[in-house]
Amino acid sequence: MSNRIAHAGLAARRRTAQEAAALIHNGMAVGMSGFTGSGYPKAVPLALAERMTAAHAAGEAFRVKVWTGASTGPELDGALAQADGVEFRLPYNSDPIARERINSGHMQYFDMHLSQVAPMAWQGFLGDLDIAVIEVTGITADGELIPSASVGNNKTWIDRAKGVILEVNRWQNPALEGMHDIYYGTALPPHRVPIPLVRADQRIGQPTFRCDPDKVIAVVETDAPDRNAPFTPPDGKARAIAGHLLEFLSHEVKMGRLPASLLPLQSGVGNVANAVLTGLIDAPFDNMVAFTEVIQDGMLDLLDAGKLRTASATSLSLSPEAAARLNADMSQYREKIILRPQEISNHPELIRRLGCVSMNGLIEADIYGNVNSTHLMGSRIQNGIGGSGDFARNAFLSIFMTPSTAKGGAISAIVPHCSHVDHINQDVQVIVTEQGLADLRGLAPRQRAELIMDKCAHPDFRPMLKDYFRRAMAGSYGLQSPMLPGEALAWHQRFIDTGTMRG
Ligand code: 0RQ
Repeated sequence: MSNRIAHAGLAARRRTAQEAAALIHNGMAVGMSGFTGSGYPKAVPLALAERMTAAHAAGEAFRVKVWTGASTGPELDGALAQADGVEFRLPYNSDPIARERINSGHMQYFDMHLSQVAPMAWQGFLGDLDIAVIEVTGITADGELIPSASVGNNKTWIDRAKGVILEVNRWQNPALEGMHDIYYGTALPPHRVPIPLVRADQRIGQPTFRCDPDKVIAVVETDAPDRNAPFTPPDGKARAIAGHLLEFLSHEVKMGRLPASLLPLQSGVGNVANAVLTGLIDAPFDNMVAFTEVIQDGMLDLLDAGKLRTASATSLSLSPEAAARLNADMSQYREKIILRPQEISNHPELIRRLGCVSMNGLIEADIYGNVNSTHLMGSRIQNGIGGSGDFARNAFLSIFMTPSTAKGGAISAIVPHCSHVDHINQDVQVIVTEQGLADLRGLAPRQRAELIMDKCAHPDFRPMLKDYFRRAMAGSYGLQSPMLPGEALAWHQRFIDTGTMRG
């Protein structure tokens, strides 16, 4: 018996990935573990994709609905999308093959706030969950499940599914045991009670998932790494954005609006977010905490430097180098990192109570500070809203960051009108580009426009924006948020027609 599977009854349910995948049928809803490339099942989805490809070759229908935590890896989203095996998916996706399937109209994608996935699954309108496929680090003697490198929606999938398939991944460090905090106190209205978490470093739950062993229909042993993407060192623009932001945070401390240790930090993923975290190493803030979704390399660096006391999240999303560093010293990191279900890591009640400083990327912002995080040219999905809405609406300080141009300078990230809005201007307090920082708090739309154009827009696009704004001031139907509807999306149409927004 594998020492990772200490429960005799569950050890007896060991199957091959192919045998387990054979339990999944056309039309089923399958809840998979996984969040930003970690803790996702790696063998059963691949075997399922093979069955789907064979079924399609034989002229049979075979597609499923896939519910996850957030993005997974090529063995899951990539393989199932390649096999054209997904009819519907939720939530956040960053897999390029799945993205292509969604944008070509072959896959329905319900892009939802990450904190709402579990409660909505409990409400029931998403339908029944037939099978959960969950990666775990191990199974205890009494059948409790030791979570893997992400928690995501696993608690909910295990509770809701009619049958559970477990992937016990030997690659995951057994010393992960004890890092997780699984809270079992959530309920639907009218039975909801306050979540008893008042500090980011607090534990309010238990280290394992409960799971009725009778529900487990297969246990598959694997030994496969997470999708640990290599780390790209911050480029000049990312460093400039980080510089503006750190100067702003220092100013807020000086003005007494933020404590010297700041407030719990939430940081999105990607190059710019990592540059900000890297910049915090040399910044004059100590004893910081993070209440965030994802722990990336920069967070680990801050923990190592002793600047960050605790990091609370739902997933580890590390480069291979950082994953090796974590694995080499897991028992030490286990004291400082807490992984929670995503309905807790992203809970509006907790984000508001703790007063998070939220820092996320954007696709485009308009001159009034509405933010598009998801769609290119209004219609093509990039990734999804992820947790950015959970945090932006409820944070103490809601910051969005981006280079001022995209696609080699052909696209302005500051536009007359967003082609899609994820975050309304009321949820966007600060916008930062490499050009500068616009502090929009307390400002009315026309005041915001002046500041965003002056501080954030690229100089090549600034005169075009000012020209639009001047004409909108003269010809707009109303002057609260001046707009020329016939022209507001002309920059996007020009890009679609000519490959550049430049006039
Ligand atoms: O595409 O690689 O094909 O060139 O979008 O852009 O500049 O590399 O920036 O990696 O930080 O991603 C908003 C997508 C930014 C991300 C977004 C193109 C650009 C490139 C990526 P290419 P960059 P980043 C916590 C919080 C939503 C979820 C979220 C995101 C690609 O931050 O998904 O915040 N956010 N979650 O070329 C056309 C524009 C563009 C553009 C960028 N204006 N027009 N293309 N791109 N701007 C994490 C979770 O929730 C899990």
